[in-house]
Amino acid sequence: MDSAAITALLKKNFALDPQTAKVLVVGLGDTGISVAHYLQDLGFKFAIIDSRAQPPMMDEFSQQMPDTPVFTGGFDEAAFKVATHLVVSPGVSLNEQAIVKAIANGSKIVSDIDLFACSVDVPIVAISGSNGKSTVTTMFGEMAKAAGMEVGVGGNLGTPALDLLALNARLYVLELSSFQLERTSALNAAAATVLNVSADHLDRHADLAEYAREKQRVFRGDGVMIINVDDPVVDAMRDDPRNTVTFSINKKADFHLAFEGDTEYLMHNESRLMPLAELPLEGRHNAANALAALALGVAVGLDEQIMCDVLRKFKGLSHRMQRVAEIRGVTWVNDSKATNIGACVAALQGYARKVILIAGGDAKGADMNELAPVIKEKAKSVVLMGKDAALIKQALNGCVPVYSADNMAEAVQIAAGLADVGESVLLSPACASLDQYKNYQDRGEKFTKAVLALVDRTATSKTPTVVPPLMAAI
Ligand code: UMA
Ligand code: ADP
Repeated sequence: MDSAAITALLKKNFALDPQTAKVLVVGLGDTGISVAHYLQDLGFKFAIIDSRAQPPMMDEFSQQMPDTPVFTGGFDEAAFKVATHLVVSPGVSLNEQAIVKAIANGSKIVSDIDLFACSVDVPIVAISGSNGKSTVTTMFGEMAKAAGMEVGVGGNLGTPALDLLALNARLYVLELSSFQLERTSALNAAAATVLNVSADHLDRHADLAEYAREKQRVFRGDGVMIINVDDPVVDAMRDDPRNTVTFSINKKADFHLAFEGDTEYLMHNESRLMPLAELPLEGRHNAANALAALALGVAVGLDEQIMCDVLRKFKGLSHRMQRVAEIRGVTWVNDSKATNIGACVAALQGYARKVILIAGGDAKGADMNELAPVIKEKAKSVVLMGKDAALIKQALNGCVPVYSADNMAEAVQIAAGLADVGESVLLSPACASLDQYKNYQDRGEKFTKAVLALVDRTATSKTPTVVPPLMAAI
């Protein structure tokens, strides 16, 4: 779209006019920098504020935009007072006092996703949910590429939405978090989904109902709603008579699983798409992800067989149910991205035989009691670490043997001593990593390193299989 058309839409939707607006960009991270470039290109007056004294990107930003005022070391209310519009990064809570006051004084909230939505006139596919967003976003992006579409893939996945505009793509796929959605009002995706809702980010959202309402905002507008009918919270988001396509791994739906003879198939209504066994991903939840991606693809006109060919080759993302090694008959699986209970439950449910689970970290306010039943059913023993290890131990209430570790190397050592031939050790923490690690990737890498160190120690006894890394880490 050209600049005149974009500014006309910004004026109409947000009274955001380059002639009169004074925009404050809150957060000098990836989002804030993408917003700054966008506003500069359209000729807006703006400043940036960050509560950290020395945001890591400060020097680079000052070199790129030396004339932009930057405030650091706190949220100075004077800077907020003059702002007509705030573009608040997803990592910054809207409950920050300076922001609450500014809104009360008439400042308007606009998100980077709103700005993006006002800047493209091609279809947007939007993917939200507590778990599986990155997997489905990447899967769908690969499908669109294979179908010959010029596609831009980003959002919460990593590349800020506004940085995708330079691609001039014919289709955009955005992974959207609850933080991005809660401050977005202009999105009208051609097809959208909430994959599932389970407790997460309850340190930022008042309760599960509020968190679900923020996720539901992905369905704003009049596009096709892709609904997971296995999840009652998502199923309740239906908005008849909107165009709705359903998927399920447990019952009949528009996209579902069904046996014909001994073979289980991914199905679209009555037609077989491909045998489930040809999907190379671990865990039944990945069948749900595949069905969701297929439903999104059909909604925007992608060819079903091209999409199935992509699924057959899709090896998954690092740190999600990633087989790291098989050592002396024990399989080691890195699911470090399981930063909430829902992901850990899905991981455990995929196992027929009991596993040794390594879990713990920052529970982010979630109720760990929800883990107990599935751990009782699927775990032989649990090794706990991190800030909220005691919370989990209390929730398990002695239903399985529990061991404590101070760090990952120790956790892996303990697990190695507990696992018998034919069993799996699963790192699926059900918690965020930031209490002990830089991020979930760092946690997963430390796990992998500790596991591979076991290989060195056992090198003389039996040759272990080291599974090569899957897709590049994101
Ligand atoms: N900041 C403050 N005060 C605060 C909090 C943050 O000034 O109280 C500043 C920080 O100092 C920092 C800036 O805000 O300089 C960072 O902003 P941000 O946390 O929003 O991070 P971005 O770099 O803009 O990255 C964001 C998403 N981060 C979060 O939602 C926390 C990235 O998702 C996303 O990839 C990126 O935008 C592009 O869209 C990451 C994430 O962890 C991967 N998401 C969460 C998740 O997946 O669970 C929701
Ligand atoms: P997100 O981007 O929503 O965090 P990811 O694809 O990165 O999702 O996966 C995060 C975690 O959730 C991983 O532990 C993964 O194994 C698990 N997971 C993936 N898809 C699902 C699903 N449909 N239901 C439950 N857990 C899932």
